[in-house]
Amino acid sequence: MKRLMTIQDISCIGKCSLTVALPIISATGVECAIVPTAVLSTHTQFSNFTFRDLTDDMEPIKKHWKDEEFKFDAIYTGYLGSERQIQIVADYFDTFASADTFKIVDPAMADNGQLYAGFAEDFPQKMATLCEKADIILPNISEASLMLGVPYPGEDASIDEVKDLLLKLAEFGSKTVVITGVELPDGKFGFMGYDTETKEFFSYGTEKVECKSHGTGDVFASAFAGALMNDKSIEDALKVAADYTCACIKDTFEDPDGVDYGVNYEYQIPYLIDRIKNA
Ligand code: PXL
Repeated sequence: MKRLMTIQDISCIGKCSLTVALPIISATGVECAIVPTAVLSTHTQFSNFTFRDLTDDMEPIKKHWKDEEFKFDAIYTGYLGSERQIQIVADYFDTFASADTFKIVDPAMADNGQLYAGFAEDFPQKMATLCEKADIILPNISEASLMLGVPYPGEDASIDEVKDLLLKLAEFGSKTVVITGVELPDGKFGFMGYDTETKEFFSYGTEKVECKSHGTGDVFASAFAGALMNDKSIEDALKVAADYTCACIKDTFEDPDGVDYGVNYEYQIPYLIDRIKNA
C-alpha cells in the first residue's frame, strides 16, 4: 500500500483539512499518515473558535519518524498553524522526500481575496517559499494573488488573468502549477493549470453549482492526492478531484439537512472510488 503524509490542522467541526483528508485518502486505498499543525474547535469561518498551536510537536514527530526510517510516496501540505511551521514543513520535505516522493502544496490560507483569520499580512510571501519545494501547487485565485503580491482579480478573473497568474506562479519552480476555483467558458467552473515542461496550459470545468463552502479546496486536494497515488496522471487525477468536488457540492446543495460550513464529501466517497477504479 502506498503511504502519504499530510500536514494540516484538525478543525474538530468544519469538514475541512484533516477531517476530510484522512477519510478521503484512506478510502482511496492509501495509508494516510498525519501531522496535525493545530487543533481548532471549528474552522475559522466561525467566531470564537479555540486554537491550539502544535508547532512544538512537529520537530519531535519528525525526529521519531526519521529514527524509524519511515518512507512516503507523497507529502501533501495544507493549512499551517504558524509562520514558524513553514520552515519546519520545508524540513519535512528535505528529510522525507526522496526522488520518488510526490510533493503537493495547497497553500490554504485565503478566500475571496481575504486571508483567513489569524494570519499576518506577510504569511503569503513566506508560504510562497514552501511552494518552491513542491511538484505541484494548488492555490485558489486569492492565494495565488496574495503569494505573488499582485492585486486580487476577483473570483470572476478572466482566463487571461488566470494565465498571467499561472505564469508568475511557475517562477516559484514547481513542475505543475494549478489555480482552483476558476470561472471557465460556457459557464463551467473548475481549475486551470500550466505544465512548465510542455509549456502548455490545461483546464477542466464542471457545471457550476451556486453554493460556495469552506473546505472544498481540501476535498479537491485530498481527492487529487488519492487519485494520483492510484496511478492516475496528474491531469486525470485533477479531473477526478474536480468531478468529485462538484458531486459533493451538489449533494450538499440538494440535501435539506446539508450544513453551510462544509460539503457532503461522505455520501460521494463511493463515486470517488468508482471514478478512480473505473474511469
Ligand atoms: O482550507 C480550509 C481551512 C482549513 N483549516 C482551517 C480553516 C479553513 C478555512 O476556513 O479555517 C482552520
